[in-house]
This record gives sequence, C-alpha cells and structure tokens, in this order.
Amino acid sequence: MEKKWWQTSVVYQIYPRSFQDSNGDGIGDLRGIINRLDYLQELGINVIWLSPVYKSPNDDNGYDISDYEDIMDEFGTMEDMDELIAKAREKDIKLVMDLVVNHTSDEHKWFIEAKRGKDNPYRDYYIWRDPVNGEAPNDLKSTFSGSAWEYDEESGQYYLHLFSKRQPDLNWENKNVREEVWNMMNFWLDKGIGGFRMDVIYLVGKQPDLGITGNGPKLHDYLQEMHEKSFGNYDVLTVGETWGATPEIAKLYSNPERKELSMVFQFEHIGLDQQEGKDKWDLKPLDIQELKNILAKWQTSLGTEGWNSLFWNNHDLPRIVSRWGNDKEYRVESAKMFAILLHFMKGTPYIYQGEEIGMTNRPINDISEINDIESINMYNERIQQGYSKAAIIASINAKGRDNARTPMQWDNTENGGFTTGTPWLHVNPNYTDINVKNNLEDPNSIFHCYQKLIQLRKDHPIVVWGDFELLETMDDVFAYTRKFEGETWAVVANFSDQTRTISLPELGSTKEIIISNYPRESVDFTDVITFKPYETFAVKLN
Ligand code: TEU
Ligand code: CA
Repeated sequence: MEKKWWQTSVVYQIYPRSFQDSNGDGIGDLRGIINRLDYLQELGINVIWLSPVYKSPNDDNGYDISDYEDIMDEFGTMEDMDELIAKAREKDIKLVMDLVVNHTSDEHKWFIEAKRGKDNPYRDYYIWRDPVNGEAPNDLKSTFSGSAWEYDEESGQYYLHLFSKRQPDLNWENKNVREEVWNMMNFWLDKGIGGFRMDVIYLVGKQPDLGITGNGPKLHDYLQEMHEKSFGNYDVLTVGETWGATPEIAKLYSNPERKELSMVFQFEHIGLDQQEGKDKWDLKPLDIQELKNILAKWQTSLGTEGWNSLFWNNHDLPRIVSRWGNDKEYRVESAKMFAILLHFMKGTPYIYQGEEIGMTNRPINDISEINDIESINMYNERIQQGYSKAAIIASINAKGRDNARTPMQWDNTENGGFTTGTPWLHVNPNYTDINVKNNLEDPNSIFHCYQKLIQLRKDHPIVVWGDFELLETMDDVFAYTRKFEGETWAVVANFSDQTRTISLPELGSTKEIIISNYPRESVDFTDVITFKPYETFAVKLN
C-alpha cells in the first residue's frame, strides 16, 4: 500500500464550544485552542480535527452553516483561524476542518435566495417537492425526529431536511452546488489545512423520491469529482462519516485506486447497545463477543483496499468509560483498557477531547438541563408517544450527545478552568478530581498512558503495519496479536469489573511488557493467569 503520512498519525478531535474559553463569555473559542497547543504537543498528537467553527445560528451547534468562508463570531475571527493554522504548523500539528455540505443553515444566503420563489436561480440548490394529497411527499424521517419534509407556505412546496428544519439539504445533483463546494474546499486547502472530516458524506447521493438517503447511485461519482477538483491536488487526510458502512462499502470510499477518501468512520461497533432495528435510545446490554467479532472483521477485511479509522468517542457519542467501562471504582483502569485495546489496532486512532483524562458522562434529571436539539426533539416526540419522563431521561443519560459536550476539565478551579464566566453547558462536577492538571502531575495517569501509546505508534512499525489476529478466549476477555517482519506483539484485556483467570499457552511467556494498566514484570501464558478487573497489557512475544 502506498505510504501516506496519515497512516502513522494520531488525531485529536476538538469540539470548540467546549474546549477552552479565552474571553470569559462561557463559550470556547479559537484563542482558547491556540493557548492550549502546548498541551496537545505534550500529548504527542499530530493532527487536530476541528468540529465546525464557521458562521452559524447554532441550531445544531455549528453543524448548520450560514457562511462557509467566515468564522462564527463567538469563536473569533478569520485572523484567529489563520493564526491557529500557523501556530499548529510550527508544532507539526495539522488542522483538519469539518466539511458540512449535506445541508446548510436556513440562514445561508443560498437558502434565503431559494425561498424567494420557484424561479430564483438558487431554488434548485435545495430539494423542493409539491405536496402529495396535501401531505408531505413521502415518509422520510428526520434524524432529529419527525418528518424530513418541511412545508413552505409562500411557495406551497416542501423542502427536505434529514436533520433539523433549519438544516435544509443541498441538491447535489445540481452541478452549480458541487462547484460551489469545490471552490469553498479549495479556499480552505489554500490556507494550508491538513484535510477534511466530511459530515454525513454518505447522504449526498440521496434519491429522496425513491426513499434512498445513504450510499445513493451517484455518490461515488461525486466523491471522485470532488477528489479531482479539490483535495486530490493536495497531500491531505480526508475521512468520511458513513453510518451503516460495511467493509465492502468502506473499500468503495477508501481504496486508493478509486481516488476518493483516505478512510471512513464506520459505526458498526457503536450500534451494539441498541435493540435490533430500533433507535439508539432503545437500550440493550453490550455483548462483548459481538464487539470483538466486529472489530476483528474490520481489522482483517480492508487489506490494501482501504484504511481503518479507530475511535470510541466523538461529539455525538456518550463517553466510553461510562458507556462500556466503569466510571467509578475502575474509571482509570477501564479508561486505560479502552486506550490500549484501540491504539494497538491497525488504522488511524482518533482521541476525543477529554478522553485522554478519562472524562465521564454527566447524568441529568430534567430535560431543561439539555442543550442538544436531537435529545430535546426525541424527548418531546416520546412524551407525545406516551413514554414516561424517567424512561426518556434514562435514554438521554445513556446515549445523549451532551454527555460528550460538557466543558473540558483543565484543573480544579471554578468551572474546571474552562471559563471565568458562566459556561454555556454545565461542567461535570467531578472536575475537582478529573482534570488535566492532576493527570500531568501523575506519571501513572490516563494522560501518560495515551502519551506513551502515541509514542509507541511513532517508534514501532508493527503498530502501523502489523497483521491483526483475534485470539479465541472467553467472551469478556479481548485478546489479539499483531505480526510484522517476524515480530509478534500480543494485547490482552479483561473487559469486565470481575477478576478473570486466563490461559493462552500458545503465546508462551515473556518479560517484555510494553505497556500495562496494572504493575506487571512478566507474563507466563502457559500458566493460568489471574487478571484483575479491566487488567490490560501489551507484550512482545519471544
Ligand atoms: O452526525 C450524523 C448523525 O447521524 C448524528 O448526528 C446523530 O446524532 C446520530 O444519532 C449519532 O448518534 C453528524 C454530526 O456528527 C452531528 O454532530 C450533526 O448533528 C449531524 O451530522 C448533522 O450535521
Ligand atoms: Ca469565549
């Protein structure tokens, strides 16, 4: 496989609204990120994925953009943005921007024009349909609850919005729309950014009249056109958000010969604690064997026809240590387990802000404490449908996106050092214990575990190129090997809060402990080993 810089990279995702406030208005901003670049350099990451910072009325916290070539006032100015790109580059850190072009904000000038009337030249930038029997054209649903069609009184037509009513979908069949997007992408690429994370890119080939939203027939033509007209002319990282992707679909996006993307975010492992065929709010316990099988499938399916992204967290997902770990008695041990399991896999790892210090979910008691439009709309819809408040709140506490969006916890001063003002969203009260300052002062902290894992990936090609093999073990023991040029490393984790005894005689014994989350001098797999709760280590085999 042709060598690319992003194959050896580790990416850090920043949700700018919650990272660092620098002017006391309670909202994170670009200056705040600039002021924390030293911390990120200390961690060792070499790419920042920056969630949207463009002009937006924040109906969906920036994923509703009204001007792609200007910065949201709350976050700062274009000068601040240029300074961030330059200062990050000085530290060999690349800036990957969030590309949100499945839809715009309804305050984008294109939509304002489009609403002026059917003959307006921008009308066809969006997807309009006549009513059918006085009703919505069809039963397409919005991800944020309700119909995906909104009626426009003035023109007597409906427009499509797969997300909120204030996020009208763009009509990618319109060549002018695609050219607008390439020009905008080149505007940012010319600023020297490191690439793009592409928001719900699997939707831009939609055929709404046929009820097709994801992976539509023309999708890959559009991505190959995008590659040719924009980022294909630069040496950058591109990662597509593709819900529902299978390894075969992922290869269509990321097989280098197809000249589309570097990699995709697939979410098959993320949907394992929701009931079959239902929503993420309809919970079911995680089956660890299922998780192992799915991750192993992705590790061994792409070969040279694609590249994996590796993640447990992002700004849409609950904190992994609370979700599938133990965020109380074994918070540190389980947080390190997730880090070690993920960072020795083949692919590009993504760390979501706060993951590197083991930040947890922040349960709420009442919907008034929630900011996220997805959770609020779901709450209102399910109240209508007769669900109990308690049941809905329980679903939000388990899966709600605000769990990921509580402000970054820097130290134990007021508001965790995030702001000297009133935070836009509640700070998790456990910041007094869980914060960056404590992690930096403790050599055995979760931060230092991530720092070491990042350095190991830089120093050892086996971590990047080694072949992956899942080992047969009892369900809640997750063990695999990586093999490269005659060398074998083994990673073993007790994925439970109980003590477990394990025997893997075929691995022999070794004194070469690469990393572990409990003190350990050596391991003899030929013997029966007792693993403490969440005990995890990686070793080099003889
Ligand atoms: O997310 C796509 C998406 O489907 C998730 O929003 C949704 O929350 C799902 O239930 C995940 O659990 C992308 C962005 O990541 C998200 O923040 C935006 O809200 C969304 O697109 C619309 O732009
Ligand atoms: Ca601010």
